[in-house]
Amino acid sequence: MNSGIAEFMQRVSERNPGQTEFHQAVVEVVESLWPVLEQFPEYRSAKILERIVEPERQLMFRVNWQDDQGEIHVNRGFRIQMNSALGPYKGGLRFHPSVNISILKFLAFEQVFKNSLTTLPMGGGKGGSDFDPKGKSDHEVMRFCQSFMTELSRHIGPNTDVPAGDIGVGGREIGYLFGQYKRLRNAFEGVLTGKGTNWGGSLIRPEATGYGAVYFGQEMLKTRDDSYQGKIVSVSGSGNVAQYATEKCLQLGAKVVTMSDSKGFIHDPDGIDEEKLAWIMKLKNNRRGRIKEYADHYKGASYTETDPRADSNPIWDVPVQVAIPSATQNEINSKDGQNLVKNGCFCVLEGANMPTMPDAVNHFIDNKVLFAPGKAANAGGVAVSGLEMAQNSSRMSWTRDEVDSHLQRIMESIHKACHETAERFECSGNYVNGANIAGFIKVADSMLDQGLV
Ligand code: NDP
Ligand code: 2IT
Repeated sequence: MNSGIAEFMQRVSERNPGQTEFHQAVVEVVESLWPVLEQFPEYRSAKILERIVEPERQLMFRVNWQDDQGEIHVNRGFRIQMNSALGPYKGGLRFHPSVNISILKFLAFEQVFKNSLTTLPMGGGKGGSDFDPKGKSDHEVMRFCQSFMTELSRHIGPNTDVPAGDIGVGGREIGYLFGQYKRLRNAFEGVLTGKGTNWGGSLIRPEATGYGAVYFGQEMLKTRDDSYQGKIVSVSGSGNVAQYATEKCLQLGAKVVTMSDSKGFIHDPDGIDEEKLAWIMKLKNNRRGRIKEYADHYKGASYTETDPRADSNPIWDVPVQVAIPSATQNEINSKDGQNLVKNGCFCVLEGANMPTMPDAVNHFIDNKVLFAPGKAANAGGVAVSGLEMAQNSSRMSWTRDEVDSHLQRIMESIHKACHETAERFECSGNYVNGANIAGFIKVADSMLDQGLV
């Protein structure tokens, strides 16, 4: 790390003590941007870097709710409104016990660059709560969502800030959140995305993140005259992103052999076919069960519990050519990265946000792995959220095919932007630098245009 970057990161660390995930996300971007800042001094003199790491606004609030037994619980709610240079703040809400300011700031920071790459007019934000939806009844989730939205509704709006889903927030939660917003504001408007299709949602939004990641991989494979046909793929997670990444891989001729949840992973050497995937979707989306049950149901598959304290995760030791980490941040450490490469993996698509730790990213790049960072690879979700906003503004709904072809075109254009930007800055094939630089330039130029605000 050069001394300029070290000094900058020192200030970021001092101003944001203990926010390790946020520091991790910032240092990766700053390392990519350094050559750009040296080439374009106007960004330095306008202090764009210093401004872009500071949220425009961050909200933290109390969320009280009562469980089915009448007991009172107190959670924390957050919304980080990171950057509005390109449009209203836009980004998901995460409900998970691990949620804190550091995690949401890293996600909001990444969202700014990701949304810029989509080509759509969206700023970046993120929010959520340390509420754990696991094991809660529908009524408890509804009461929590209503309480959360009672405060959040003061700070959002279709032209101000438009939240969506993320870990622990899917169609059910968006429904309860939307209902409460509508009731409080007496306004039926496009304030959230990921809505039900009967009441303003877009077709393909549930599929968009997973499909988009696989489309991005298709573009990367094309640069080597290759395709998904016959490839063995490992997917982690078994939630929204993992399910639809798996579905698209199958449609394109690949064989997906793993999926996981926070307790362990299943390995099915015969492949998770469409019938098995439908079973997983029911297990996870309707029954909210554990992935372990798959190995009881399908005898050819094995289940391995994961130990969070172990020095590697055995899911990444399964020999595959393509890996699509789609659970959470920091799920591939240095050892996992080495195992993947050693076993022949040459393409890694980040379905999740920042699932790969920095040493593993470097190992992939050094070994010429086609490595797609989350900002680019998982941008399809927020891109279709942007299309949902466009449909809401025009009071129209587009067909599945229309939305899917927009999504494919957007993923192609993100790939092109990353690829060409990497070439322009003499780091050909480095999609991390390509995504960070291409995402940054548009935001930075817009900040310059809009003056010191
Ligand atoms: P879901 O809640 O639908 O699924 C999350 C999956 O990841 C579950 O299988 C869950 O297991 C697992 N998981 C969550 N936390 C952990 C953890 N700490 N350790 C191990 N496994 C974990 O979320 P999504 O599929 O929506 O999100 C997955 C990732 O994709 C996240 O990083 C999210 O930020 C990112 N993303 C999501 C987008 C979207 O549109 N939904 C868009 C772009 C990125 P369990 O059920 O046991 O908790
Ligand atoms: O990380 C992400 O891009 C999301 N969770 C989706 C955000 C959105 O607004 O659709």
